[in-house]
Amino acid sequence: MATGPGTAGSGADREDPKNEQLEAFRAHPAQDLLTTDQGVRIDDTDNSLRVGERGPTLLEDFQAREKLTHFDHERIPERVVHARGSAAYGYFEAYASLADLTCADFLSEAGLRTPVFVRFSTVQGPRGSADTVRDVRGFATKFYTREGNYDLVGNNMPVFFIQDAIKFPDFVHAVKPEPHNEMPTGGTAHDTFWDFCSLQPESTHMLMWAMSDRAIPRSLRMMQGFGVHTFRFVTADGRGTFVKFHWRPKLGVASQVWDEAQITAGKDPDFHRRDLWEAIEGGDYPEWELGVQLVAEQDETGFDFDILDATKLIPEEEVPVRVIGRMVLDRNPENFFAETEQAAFHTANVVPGIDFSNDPLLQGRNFSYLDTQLIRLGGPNFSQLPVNRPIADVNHNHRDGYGQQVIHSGTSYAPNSLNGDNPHQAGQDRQPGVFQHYQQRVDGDTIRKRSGSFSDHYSQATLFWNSMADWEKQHIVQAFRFELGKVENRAIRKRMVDNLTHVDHGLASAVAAGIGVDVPEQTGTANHGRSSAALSQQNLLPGDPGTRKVALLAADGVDVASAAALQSLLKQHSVTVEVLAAHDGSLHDGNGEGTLPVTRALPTTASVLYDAVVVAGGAESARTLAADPDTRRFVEEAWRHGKPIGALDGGAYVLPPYGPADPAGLSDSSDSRTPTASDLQEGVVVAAPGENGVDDFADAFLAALAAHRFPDRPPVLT
Ligand code: HDE
Repeated sequence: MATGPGTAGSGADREDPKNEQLEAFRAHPAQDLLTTDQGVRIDDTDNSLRVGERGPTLLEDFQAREKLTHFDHERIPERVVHARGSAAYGYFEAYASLADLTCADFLSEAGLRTPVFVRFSTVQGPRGSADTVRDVRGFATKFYTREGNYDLVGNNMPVFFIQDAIKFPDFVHAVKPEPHNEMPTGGTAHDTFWDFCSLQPESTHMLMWAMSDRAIPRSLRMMQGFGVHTFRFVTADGRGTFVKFHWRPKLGVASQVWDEAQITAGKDPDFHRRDLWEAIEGGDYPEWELGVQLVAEQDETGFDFDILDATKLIPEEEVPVRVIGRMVLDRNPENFFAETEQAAFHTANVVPGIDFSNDPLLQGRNFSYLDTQLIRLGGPNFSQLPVNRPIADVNHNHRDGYGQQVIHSGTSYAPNSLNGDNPHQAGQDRQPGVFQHYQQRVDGDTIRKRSGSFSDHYSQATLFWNSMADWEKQHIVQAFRFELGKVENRAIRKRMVDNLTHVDHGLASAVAAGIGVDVPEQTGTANHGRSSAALSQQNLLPGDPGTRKVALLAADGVDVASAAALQSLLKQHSVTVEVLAAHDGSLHDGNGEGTLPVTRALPTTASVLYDAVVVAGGAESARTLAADPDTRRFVEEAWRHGKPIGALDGGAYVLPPYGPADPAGLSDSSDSRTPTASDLQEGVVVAAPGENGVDDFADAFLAALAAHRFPDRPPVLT
């Protein structure tokens, strides 16, 4: 087993056939002399071969030529969409046999574990763009099953912008940066995107998701995932059932707020990547449950929408989600390029027991993913790259091509007599472990036409809007105002507002008021009033603060005992407390009773990188902090972003509602300043003086952390 940077701890030690396979390809740091690609030992890689010390370099210098040539070819094209991504390995574990629904081997047995590789991504931005942009997130899972690779290439939202794959190039050309000036990077707040969407009402439902907080996740570990399309489960005897896939994060669904996301993009553009990496390195393995919505073949047309239309979801009130297994990510890749960048997902990578529906978006994707890898990975042999290799045996007659890694012998055609007609075909009779397409009867005229059953573009957008909590609605309005407010062309703004009147007149009016568009007339489409509780993030919070990160602000004179006690109490709930101070090193206790190690110096970090902030106890520390503009900004920013805010004894002085501008007003005995519970605003927790102070504080603070945000707290400090 490899060790060193990039190799996670215990997760790497479990039994894992994919990891064993990868080991054969790993090159560990050499403890030997430097060589050329040809294995020739080199004396000097710092100086090129030249004529005299100050003379020209010689073409004969094969070492310099090789080194530079390799370097010149180190880049491959980035993905045309989903270029920025982060990935991890892990396993999927089935809860029970699903043999009555599908013959898929990896779903055939309770407890059966299948290795997986999951890549999360943003869609619009290039490889180097920031993580916390407003965007859809990709959620692509490769299951290395015993019957071959199965890829579930999904997103963190259950619907899509368009209904037919032939529109994808138009959509992507519109969403990508503007063609003349390559702006903006990573976001959709520009004319071409809104021009397209305002003319393409089928995008409206997805726009509601994209303008909601789902598009600015707190963490990749706190997002749902969806297969989006309707797929099919198929049993050993060929019976089909329509299926929609759902990933549900154990940590609940949580988001940043927009101001926070924008600041994070500058403070730490790798915020999500780092969060995923560090969680896995630290043993906080992210986990999701896999759920399915099942629809019998005969019920295909029994909904008031078409289940083949990817701009629609199946409300969970109509078809509940059945949980069938869980996925744990417990190992970081070792080499970003080799694994995360070269991973090739494909919707048509299915295994026996899983098949497609006629969703025209899915049908097109089944062409596009293989096609794109041919240019991105330079030829047809990319499935031989270590990350893409199945753990199942591979036997075929494909030969040659760029980068062929296999020395095949014998015949490469069928039928043959020279190799006993091997590899031989399984034949048409159903046999276990052999892929057979679902047999469906198809009959119709050749026609280039959208089905009438795809024509309702607004009902589910309204359903989504109606299902939001008030604060979610506010965020959606603000997002539309932000995005459309950046659109230069006023006609596009107006057209988009007109579209929104079909979703909800109040929504359209609120957006219009912010972007200089006349509030529209009430149109014919009245709000149907239906809602679905499963769509609101308000109902998807974890109820468990595990893996959250708390900033403990402190200065010399800190009460070390209470700070250390808090760190250890929260650690028991997998909550990390980092001590931040104006300088690195350690802080002295006000009572001369020890020191508190500083985790990070304040200038190297930022409020947006934490889930909550606590001001440490100790009068001298509080006095220093209250006078420090960086500390005040830190706390105020957390306040504005609705985060839990706490203070240990004496620290309350620094909290915005209590701290006077003049720190000299603080008496040495801070007790008299401790606010009572009724003074406190939502999400503000202050330790009472006394022995149980820290314990009680920890309990109340953990509850506040589990609530994630306090959107009803006044955003402006008073
Ligand atoms: Fe993709 N998509 N897509 N997509 N997609 C790609 O494949 C495409 C769609 C999704 O981490 C590309 O390897 C078409 C829906 C993810 O490597 C490309 C259509 C959903 C990823 C492509 C769609 C997705 C991709 C670019 C319309 C959610 C990243 C590079 C029919 C269910 C996978 C690549 C990874 C990547 C085509 C629509 C998810 C060009 C034609 C709907 C997560 O082939």
